[in-house]
Amino acid sequence: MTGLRAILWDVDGTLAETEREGHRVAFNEAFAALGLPWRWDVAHYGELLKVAGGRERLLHDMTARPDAPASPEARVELAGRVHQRKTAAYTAMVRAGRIPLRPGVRELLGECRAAGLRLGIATTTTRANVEALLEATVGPGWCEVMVTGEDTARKKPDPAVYRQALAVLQLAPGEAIAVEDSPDGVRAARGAGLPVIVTDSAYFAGAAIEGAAARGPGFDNRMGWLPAPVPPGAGPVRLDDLRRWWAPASPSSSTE
Ligand code: XBP
Ligand code: MG
Repeated sequence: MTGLRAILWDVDGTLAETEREGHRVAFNEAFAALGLPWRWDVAHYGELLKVAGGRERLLHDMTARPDAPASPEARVELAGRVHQRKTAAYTAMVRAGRIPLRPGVRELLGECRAAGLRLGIATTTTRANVEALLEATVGPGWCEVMVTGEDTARKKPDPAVYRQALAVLQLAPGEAIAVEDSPDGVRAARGAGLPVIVTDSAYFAGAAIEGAAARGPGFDNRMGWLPAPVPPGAGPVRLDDLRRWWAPASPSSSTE
């Protein structure tokens, strides 16, 4: 039985809490910079997160705004300008150190690297955002493959980013595990055949999520995870916990 070979990480909400005080704030800064009276409060942005992709989210929001441009072409042009300005604001925020990794992530990445696991990223967000976050935190050296929202025709919940990452690594889905925070992210990973574990994030902690091999509050605390880690005990989630959560879901464990 080949063991767990790779871990594919989601970014927003999983590696770092980027949405509420990051992307949302950057969008509001872009609206102000472009003289738009729009502002996304925490609750409204949480609703908009049902739409994958910042540009797509913006275009969706415009459908409910009477002061949005009338023509689809004008809306696409405006969304492009806002999103470009937003990405500049967001990456500046990240480079200023305002978006730390979630507790326990840095240590777990280090343990996985030391154990020789192959590590990658599969995300909906813009590549510049990921590069800025890695450079401002753990550096890019650990990431063997990075598939972003710009690299595939369809974003999560479509499985494309995960399929592409597995293809680059030349691994079968059952040789890896995905780490996610959102229902759409889990759908994307499951759609690619990957077992997936969920770390509850600010926006999706209460969300109904199907098909996770395990789910818990974060990697800094083994308490509160289901299935309960074995052996029981407090402290950070370790690579062995991931292996145990992965094993039953991996094909080599299947009886058929
Ligand atoms: C989360 C997303 C992204 C971000 C905003 O991606 O859906 O759209 O919210 O980034 P993931 P952009 O959880 O898959 O990392 O504005 O660059 O899309
Ligand atoms: Mg996410």
